[in-house]
Amino acid sequence: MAQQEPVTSTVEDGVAVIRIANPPVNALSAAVRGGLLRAAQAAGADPAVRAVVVAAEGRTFIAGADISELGKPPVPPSLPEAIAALESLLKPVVAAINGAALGGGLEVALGCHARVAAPAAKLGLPEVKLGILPGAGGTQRLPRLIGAVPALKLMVAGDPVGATEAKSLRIVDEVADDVLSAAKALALRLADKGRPTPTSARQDTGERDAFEAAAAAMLKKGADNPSIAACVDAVRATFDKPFDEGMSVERAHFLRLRDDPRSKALRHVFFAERAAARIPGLPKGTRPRPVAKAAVIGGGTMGGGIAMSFANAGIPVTLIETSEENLQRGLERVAGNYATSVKRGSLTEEARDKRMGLIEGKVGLEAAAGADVVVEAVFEEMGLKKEIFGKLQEIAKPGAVLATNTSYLDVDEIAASTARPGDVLGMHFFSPANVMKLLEVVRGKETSPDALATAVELGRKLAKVPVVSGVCYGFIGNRMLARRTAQAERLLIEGAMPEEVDAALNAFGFRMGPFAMSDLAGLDIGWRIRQATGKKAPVADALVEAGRLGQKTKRGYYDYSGDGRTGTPDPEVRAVIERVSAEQGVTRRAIPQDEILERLLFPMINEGARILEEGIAARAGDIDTVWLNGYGWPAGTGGPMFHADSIGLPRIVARLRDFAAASGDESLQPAALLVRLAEEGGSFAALDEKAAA
Ligand code: 3H9
Repeated sequence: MAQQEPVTSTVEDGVAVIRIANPPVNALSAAVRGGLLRAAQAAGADPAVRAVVVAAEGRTFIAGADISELGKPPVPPSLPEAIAALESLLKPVVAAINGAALGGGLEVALGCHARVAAPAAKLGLPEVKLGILPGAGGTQRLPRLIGAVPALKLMVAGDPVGATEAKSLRIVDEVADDVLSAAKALALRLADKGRPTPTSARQDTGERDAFEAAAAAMLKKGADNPSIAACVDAVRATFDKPFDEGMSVERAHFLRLRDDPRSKALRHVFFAERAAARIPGLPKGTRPRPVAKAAVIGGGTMGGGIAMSFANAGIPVTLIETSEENLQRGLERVAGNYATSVKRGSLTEEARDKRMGLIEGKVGLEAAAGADVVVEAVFEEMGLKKEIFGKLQEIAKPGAVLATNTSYLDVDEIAASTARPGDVLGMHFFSPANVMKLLEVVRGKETSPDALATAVELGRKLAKVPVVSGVCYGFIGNRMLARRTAQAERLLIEGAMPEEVDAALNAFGFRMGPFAMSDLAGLDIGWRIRQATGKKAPVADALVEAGRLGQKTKRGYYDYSGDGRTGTPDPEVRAVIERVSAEQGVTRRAIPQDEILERLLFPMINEGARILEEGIAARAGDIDTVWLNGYGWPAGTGGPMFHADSIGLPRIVARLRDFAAASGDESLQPAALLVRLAEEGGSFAALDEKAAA
């Protein structure tokens, strides 16, 4: 079958309608850019054409440049050229924005002489999220259309606005249900009146002082983000320079940022997140089960947060507790969280009432009977979980997905306590569950394909980033975290102080180091796990025994006696650490920051390689997605496995061997997969590409 042209043009009542059809999201591939340019030229030359409309097929208008092309040699025509061809037409050109107009998609619309948007359309310049800046005139045309300050705000935030807001910002001229008809009508009216002045020919972009003040605030807040500085510089050019010179400023920044490793990493993050939602090995035709109603067992912090996630997505949910008293406490916590959002202004009272209205509290497991998905979120105790799943087998309706929110326990053992193990899987949310994006979906050996597909699709509906993990202790994220935690403790014993270890990770881009994190979560959590597994961490254990549980006791690895949240180094902690070093016969030494960083990150990468070779994760990109969305890994370095590729696998292998030799800890020996890839000159990215092919 011949492939359909991605850009077609028909003349309807004197209007040339240029239609873009490049599924799934009408990205501006070379074929689309070429098609747009030719269609613009043809419309200009055709005497039967009085006006032009740029429209698109499908649910989006245009989702921007084709992100996968950004790393490849450019193919002409460039997007700025295609847009210039539209804007320079002497006939009016109107964009009919039926759905998302993002990045280059909005830039195409800005090159048109007027814009009509559907009520559900979203318009934005998300380039900063990809480590670049708008590169097809967005930094020059948007300020000329709506003023420099609102334009800069939009491109620095990177979040889209809805059609109504776009209208009030004057980005769009009309909002209409039938965008195509409205755009055609507007185009003909403009043809009667005479074509409007192209945006690029306008010069007034607002008050310079107001712009400089807004820019200074944004630069301060985003000091570590080179895209923001580039946006400011390019928008500033709209005050000083004519359009063409401003375009050159924009282009120079765009090319520099596009070729920077940071943008490469952020583009990897974009595709890795989307690939993670594809489950390998599902039989063809597997369909997710419908989910109209949910139940959450356990009204603690985790259960309450999970119930909020359902309500936030518009799914009615029953929160189940063992007693009226516990239930009330759980519901009050949920209400309190919503109240905080209302107070902060991030949620309207109306939305809050609607969400609270979707959460029903009930005592007793029987209340799970009507749910299509049941999420158990009780204590991490195997016996208790098995008892609950045993009862759910009778109570839950046939076909309901039965999920456990366990962070560590064996999902197969839990599944074995029911006669319907095919319905059982893990849905591991991260705290606070209503906020954190990551959802590890744990696939048991008996989990049925459609139950798995249901959990992944549900995850996306809950606005989470789902990643499938096999069964192992700690799944993908916590299993790797355990390696870092062990090294952090060892570094203390060998000579570092908590603030030095945390500083190394902060400098790398983590907002919190392991010890600040531990103080926030509570040292008792790790201590309880060590008690259950018979493991020891002499420094952490000594701190817990001294009653230092973290922020909640105002003392942990740091002292919080000031405002309760800001930790300062504590001589008592130093004394404990030095005592443990002495007890272990370790001569303390100064450990450089780069060594601390390698000691923390390389064993995690090594564990990631083991997770891959065991098939616990399907792709290296899945591991990156876990760490980016659940553990605060800095996006600009792409995640642990992408970072490993950037460093070079031979170096990681060599350093792991050094660490193993120095410590005698054989678990630090490099994984077989890591060694093989290093020897072959391979990479985790190439491994993923091979798996996808
Ligand atoms: C830019 O425009 C630069 C210019 O300023 C300058 C140029 C000179 N390219 O997200 P979904 C794929 S930079 C390539 O699951 P949704 C995506 O990978 C660009 N592919 O759907 C997925 O593929 P698969 C600025 C893209 O409904 C499929 O489409 N624009 C692109 O949840 C469905 O995607 C952006 O940053 C793309 N631009 O959300 C917008 N976009 O099925 C990026 C999507 O094989 N896109 N794909 O996994 C989005 O934000 C969302 O995709 C959108 C739809 C909201 C449009």
